[in-house]
Amino acid sequence: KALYDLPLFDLLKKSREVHDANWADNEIQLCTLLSIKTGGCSEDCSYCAQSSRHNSEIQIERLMPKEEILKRAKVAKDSGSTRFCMGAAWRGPKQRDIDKMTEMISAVKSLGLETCATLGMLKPGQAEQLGKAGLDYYNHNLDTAPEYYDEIITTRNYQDRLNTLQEIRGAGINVCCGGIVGMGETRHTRAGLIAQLANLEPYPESVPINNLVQVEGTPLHGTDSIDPFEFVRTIAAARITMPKAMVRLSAGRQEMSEAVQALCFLAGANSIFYGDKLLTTDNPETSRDRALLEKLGLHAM
Ligand code: SAM
Ligand code: DTB
Ligand code: SF4
Repeated sequence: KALYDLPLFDLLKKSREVHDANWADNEIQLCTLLSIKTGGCSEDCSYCAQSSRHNSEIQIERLMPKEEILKRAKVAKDSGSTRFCMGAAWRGPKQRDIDKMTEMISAVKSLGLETCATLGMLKPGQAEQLGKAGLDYYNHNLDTAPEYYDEIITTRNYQDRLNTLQEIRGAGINVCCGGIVGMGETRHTRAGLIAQLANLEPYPESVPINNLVQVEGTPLHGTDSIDPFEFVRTIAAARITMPKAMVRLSAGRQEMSEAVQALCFLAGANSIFYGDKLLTTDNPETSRDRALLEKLGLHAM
């Protein structure tokens, strides 16, 4: 909280120092996301377009066949992405889903991409199977601070999230774990999220910071947006408290000016989702992102 309360430029000076001490100059990691199973989810996450309990107008899609996933992974690789993240709108995978996922993970990995998956809660033993198939990272977010959690999701609790993170760590898979801001939380809550992440032992290797993408029909549609400088502060706080983590400027870039994105990179973000789509919502076109990186003198890792 003390970090958040600093004058903006003092905070940026600190986060820049930490960044420079730990990362090569001007490098940005490009990750491509693919929704491999879309919508119809049993959970009630109030930000999410894919919950069957909300009235968003998304197209529900069954699990994508391996060939189609591979096609998309090749396109991602050819466009310069180094990590490919497969997302499924599940509360958690069933054994038959794990069996299919292990095949997909091995196939994507054999293209020479880092593999990541976000499939919901994991039961004991599931992470091992994914790890053996070649899964490099598993994404599972804390989303917000514990005290605000019940306002956002009621179908599972904070401890469930921590348990899944433990499963991932136990299987030797890298942890990708972050959260969302702009959900009507206070600065205290945002600081609480960063503190939770930074105090995981060890802290996550990847930390996605999402700015809520407001989707019509979801309970959080119409929430007051967060001030852009407050978002930049969140990136800086993540960088200072988790010096060696990849801090990803994640959802919300489509709605963000280039100037604010540049401030996020200055503050220590060194990763983005690259590709025209996130899961169900739009991300900047790759050509626009390439032009932005070029303008800023940044290059792909
Ligand atoms: N179903 C799995 C789960 O919840 O763990 C995996 C996919 S889920 C969509 C992955 C993450 O995306 C969520 O934890 C949340 O942080 C983020 N997310 C989902 N909808 C979002 C939105 N509208 N704006 C910003 N981030 C969002
Ligand atoms: C994460 O933290 N952000 C990504 C990824 N992990 C899976 C998802 C963002 C989703 C944005 C809303 C959508 O496209 O549905
Ligand atoms: Fe389901 Fe994940 Fe969306 Fe929650 S965030 S509703 S678990 S897809």
